[in-house]
Amino acid sequence: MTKKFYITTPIYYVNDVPHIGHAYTTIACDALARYKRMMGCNVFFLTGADEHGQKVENAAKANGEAPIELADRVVKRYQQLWEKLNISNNDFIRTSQDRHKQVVQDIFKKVLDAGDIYLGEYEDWYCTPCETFWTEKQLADGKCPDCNRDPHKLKEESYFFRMSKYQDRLSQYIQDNPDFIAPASRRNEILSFIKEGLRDLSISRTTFSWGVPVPGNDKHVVYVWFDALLNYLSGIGYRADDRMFNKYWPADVHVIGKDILRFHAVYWTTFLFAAGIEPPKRVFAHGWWTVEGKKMSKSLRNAVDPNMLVQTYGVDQIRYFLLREVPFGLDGDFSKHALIHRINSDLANDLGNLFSRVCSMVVKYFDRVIPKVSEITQSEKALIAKKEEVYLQLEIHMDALAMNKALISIFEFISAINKYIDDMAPWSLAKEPKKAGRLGTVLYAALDCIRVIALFIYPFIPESAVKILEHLNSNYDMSDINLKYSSNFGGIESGTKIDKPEVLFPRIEQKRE
Ligand code: ME8
Repeated sequence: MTKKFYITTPIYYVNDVPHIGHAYTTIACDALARYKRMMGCNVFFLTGADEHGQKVENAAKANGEAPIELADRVVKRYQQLWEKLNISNNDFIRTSQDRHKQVVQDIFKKVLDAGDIYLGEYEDWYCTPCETFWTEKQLADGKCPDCNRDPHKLKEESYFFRMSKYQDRLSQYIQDNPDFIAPASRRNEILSFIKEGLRDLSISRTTFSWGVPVPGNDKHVVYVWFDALLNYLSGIGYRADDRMFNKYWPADVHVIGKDILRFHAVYWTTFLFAAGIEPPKRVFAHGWWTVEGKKMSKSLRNAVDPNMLVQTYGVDQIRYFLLREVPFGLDGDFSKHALIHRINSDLANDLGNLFSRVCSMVVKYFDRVIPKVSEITQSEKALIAKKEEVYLQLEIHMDALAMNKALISIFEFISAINKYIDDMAPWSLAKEPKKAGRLGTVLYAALDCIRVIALFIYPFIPESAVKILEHLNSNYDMSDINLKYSSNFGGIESGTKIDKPEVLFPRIEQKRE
């Protein structure tokens, strides 16, 4: 039976301007989704936009627009960026869609009927930018402990979710399922948060109206986090399409930033407990990007626009840098210097040069015709063994969401091919006509390994990978390719013609600033 793989990004706040942080999570999910598809999985990759709440209502008011007009206008910033970054999501969910609102009301009612939601009064602090409730004690010198901005005091009638009831069950669940929260270093953080005591959670607001009305009491709108988290169910047809929902749920992984781990590991899991729905298999919280050593912030105006980066450096260059530079789970710093260094050393020098020099030798020594293999020697066998090893490493690393390690393994293979060429020295073989057979074998083996590199690296830099494959006359249907089968040695067709390729990854001059 085909395995399924359901992967999600957070749904981003619709009125924010997307920056490299948002791009990072989405690109990481895209690489995983593409890889899993190549491994024969039936993948569902969901992303979307979080559109309700006070922030959006306030922004719309300030603009003289209806909230939905604002959302319709600004959601395109994300949708267009995902297109530009070659994101292969299967769907894009918006919390303002009926298919989602229906699910929020259904689940709210289900939990209310089960007795885990009750009406009370909320009197405490609220941070609107984070959409988070805080107690006086939790504030840090009167500021929001997450974003350090000023919270405001709330006093309003509110529905509460009996989160406290699930405290023991949740910590037991986390301990019984060691893979549930990843990386492992984050588990303890969540366990100690739970240990401090889970309080019942306010899950409705009455002071604004841009949200999903509470069923049976439309003075209230559902709290944005209760609303937003449910996208993971509505996006795969909860209630609307049981077959689809049962096929994909539970999610294999929710990929998020560490900023919203508590909402996913604690709130989301307890909501699901209360609704009688299985929790996701895993929540992976990646690290935080700073820019040139500084936190990205509106006031510093230093948020890096991925559109500008793509225009300046190219889409695959950005995808590669983000996934290669930092181990997934750790924090990272974005600097132009580091980006240019990665592009020049890994993409231009190692991969780009390998591709260009092998193709050029076929053009020069075989008049563009891909040669035949005459006899496989120990050297080719060693290269094939290396390929097998990298294939297995990819499986391990991608299952652990260690995209940087997967890329390191692929580049080890690239180095091995480069070394093979240096050792075999085709330029010397070319000088001796009786070694033409050997020369053909060496160039064929190198070309075929480059084809496999393109397949291995496709999830990370799909556009360049396809360029390489097309140049080698290896035209696959990438939506229906099986990595195991296609990466066997011998896929390149001898006798077909290739040209000297264009430069895949132009070197970038490092300007002194
Ligand atoms: O929190 N470094 O949306 P959001 C790395 N709507 N990742 C970053 C980042 C940075 N500097 N900045 C943002 C929300 N991200 C809610 C989510 S989900 C049911 C609701 C990424 O627009 C990272 O994935 O604030 C983080 O978790 C997410 O953007 C927050 O996006």
